Amino acid sequence: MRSQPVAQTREGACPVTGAPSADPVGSAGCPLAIDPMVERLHEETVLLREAGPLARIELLGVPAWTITDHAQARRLLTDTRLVKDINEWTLYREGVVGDQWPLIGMVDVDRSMFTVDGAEHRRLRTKTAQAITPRRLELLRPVIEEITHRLLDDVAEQGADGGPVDLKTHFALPLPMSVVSHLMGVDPALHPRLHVLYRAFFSTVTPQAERLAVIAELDDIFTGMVREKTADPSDDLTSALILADEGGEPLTEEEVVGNLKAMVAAGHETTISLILHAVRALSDHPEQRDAVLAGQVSWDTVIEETLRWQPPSTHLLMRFAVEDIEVPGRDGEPAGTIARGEGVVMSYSAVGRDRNHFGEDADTFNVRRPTPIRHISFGHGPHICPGAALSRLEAAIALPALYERFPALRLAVPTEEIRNMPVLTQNDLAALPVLLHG
Ligand code: STR
Repeated sequence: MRSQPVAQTREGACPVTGAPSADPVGSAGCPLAIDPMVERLHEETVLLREAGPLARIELLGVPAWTITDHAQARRLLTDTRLVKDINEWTLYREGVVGDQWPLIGMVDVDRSMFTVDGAEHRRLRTKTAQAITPRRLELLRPVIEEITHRLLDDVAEQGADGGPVDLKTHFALPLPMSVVSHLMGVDPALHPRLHVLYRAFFSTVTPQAERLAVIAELDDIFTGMVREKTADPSDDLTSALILADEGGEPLTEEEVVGNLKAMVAAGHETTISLILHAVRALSDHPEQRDAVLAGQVSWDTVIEETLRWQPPSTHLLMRFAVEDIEVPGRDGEPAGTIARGEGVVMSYSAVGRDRNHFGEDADTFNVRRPTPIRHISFGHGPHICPGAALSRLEAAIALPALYERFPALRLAVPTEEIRNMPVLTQNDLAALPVLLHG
């Protein structure tokens, strides 16, 4: 069912200017404006894929390229001509993009492992990545289990009257924040404020003055925290980042703060979606849910298929071309050229539904895919998500525990009524009302 604006787009009205356009959507003449309200994410995904492996988009008034094919995404994510340094972006250098752009907080961030490449990137990333390998994470398992069961007690209490419970508020939202906070040493007393701040940070409808105040407050919180831990280190990862290794170059205060912010934001705003989308997908596909609950399909498969079909990170901002880069099309002919100084987004929501890679049923949630689900929803190459194993572990504990406690769990509203938050870059649901006892 296509509703109005998308239907107009398909008939050729330019979604940017609104004027009828002879140019195909996604071409230079008529970029596809990404919907900041995220009202029909996967109808947009279809348009993006139709526009080609390389498509022109507009992000709240700012032009960029997007990559929509799995093969091209993999290739470009290891191409050293695309870098993370925002100073390579012509629109930024020339002041066209600045503090008034609603997405500025996604790209103009403190120096950290998220913003640099090459040898400096290894310097900034290695210690963090090594602290959250699957092996090291086994130490966190009891902590995650404890948090999960405590939250499930709360969920049970909320639903004790048989009425609907919002699984986001009471489960999927607090869980990742509690876990990443434990890892990084963030004071739990800060959680309520951090939830308010990140909600405003990510939402495209936050007035820009408020967003800038939110960014400043987050900066104060995390800088204050790093200073306290510098004076009085403990055994969390933030303290480990502050302390120099033997013979190694210590990270600067800005770099520690940058890594800490990246870890908390990424640990928080992504795993929420993974958990919620898995529950929603299983609820919408009861036959698959029953197979999982009967032990015929593993929770790991559910997690990987959810990551492919509903990537938490829908559009990853941004990389910049330091040279012209020609991108081949699906027919082998050039699809277009990313010019030096232009910005590139990875549209994982489109990449995860690439039929050339995942087969003709790429649009379908199917935990029984014949081939292993080799998605790249955690990225690929040197910047591949360092928290992937943590996210997978959280989901692998949370989902079975949830269904063990409430095997008859189902959605409390028709699935069409479940809305995305107005968060352009993330696949974040506004709420997931469920009935615990069917
Ligand atoms: C939020 C703001 C900030 O201070 C630092 C970062 C860097 C890491 C970013 C994070 C951002 C936003 C969410 C991201 C995360 C890395 C992974 C996460 C993009 C910009 C994803 O959604 C994949």
